[in-house]
Amino acid sequence: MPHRDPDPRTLLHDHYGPEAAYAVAREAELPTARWEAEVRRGLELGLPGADSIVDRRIPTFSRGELPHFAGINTFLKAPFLEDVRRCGEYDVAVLGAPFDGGTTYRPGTRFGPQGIRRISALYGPYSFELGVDLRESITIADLGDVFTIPANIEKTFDQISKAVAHVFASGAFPVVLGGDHSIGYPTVRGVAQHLSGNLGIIHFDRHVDTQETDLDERMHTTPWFHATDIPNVPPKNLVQIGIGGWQAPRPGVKVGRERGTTIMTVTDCVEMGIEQAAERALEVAWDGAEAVWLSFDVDCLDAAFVPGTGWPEPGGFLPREVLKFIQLVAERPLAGIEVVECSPPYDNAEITSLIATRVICDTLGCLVRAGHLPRKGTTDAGAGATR
Ligand SMILES: [Mn+2]
Repeated sequence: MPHRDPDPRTLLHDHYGPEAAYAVAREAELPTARWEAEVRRGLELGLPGADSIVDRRIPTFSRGELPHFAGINTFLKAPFLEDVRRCGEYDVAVLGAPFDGGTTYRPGTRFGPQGIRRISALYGPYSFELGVDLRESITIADLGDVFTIPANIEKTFDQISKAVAHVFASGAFPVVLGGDHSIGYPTVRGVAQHLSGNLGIIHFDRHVDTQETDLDERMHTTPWFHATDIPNVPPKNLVQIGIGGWQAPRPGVKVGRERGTTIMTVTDCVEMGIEQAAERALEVAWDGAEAVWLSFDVDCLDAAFVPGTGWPEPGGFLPREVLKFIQLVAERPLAGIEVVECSPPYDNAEITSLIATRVICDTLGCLVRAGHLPRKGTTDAGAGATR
């Protein structure tokens, strides 16, 4: 759906700031057809509500967005797609990679997909500032989780690569719910095998994750060493944003220096301004690349905002900084996104899962706003089954 900038001056009084003016004016342009279809579907499949219910759009059985605390917990209440062979019928395919066998300190990210799905029920499909309604714009399916092998990193990597390759080749936009960051290697491997050109990586993290092995295995501190060994994933297209603190292992820093990756610290980004930092990150990742993968480790945020993660580190980004950064990155197309290192057993009040959800929703919203989703040539088939 091409987005037209409404002229708020013709619609609104002049007490609004520019962002609020855009948002309030834009909402009037968003369609409601798929919301109405969802209501009709709910009444048909969930039976009309009891006689005492005044709002006749309410069914007896909850079958859509409302109430937010009800229903089966898929991501954003997207339909669960049991037959993964059909994922190409959707614009976006969400898949969990519940694996924490690569963690070197706090475990628990095997519950990351569950935690993210659970709190995603809090969200509707509409973003005020972005002026986007995902339900009206794209179709999303939740494929459930990859069958990971808890005690075997390499078999798990093979499973994840096969799953991500399947989704990416289907044409659906992959959204991977981690899982610890060791999954960054197999996800990238799954995408890269379906590209003829190079794949760039935009990597948000406090940690470089570029050493060859850790504790004698390919742990969550190693994905980018192995990913940038893939012939069409050159290290010059790896940009690492938010790195810093007392947890960056020196062997990884050495590898990055020798291979020519690009590291941007929190201070570098904040002092040059998020807009300029995003521009530089995009330049590096897209330099000669055919596609770019977004790998988001929730620990790039200050430890205060992400208690539920494997290696929390103070001094990271504020949520509004990182969300602005993500929004600018998603002005350009992406091959897919993974959000990793969310560990619900260590979380408080679901705040870490909440930021993980928010990063995904903002990414999808900005891809829609920029016209990169829905995919070109996607028909309206499947509309109404969006959620
Ligand atoms: Mn990290």
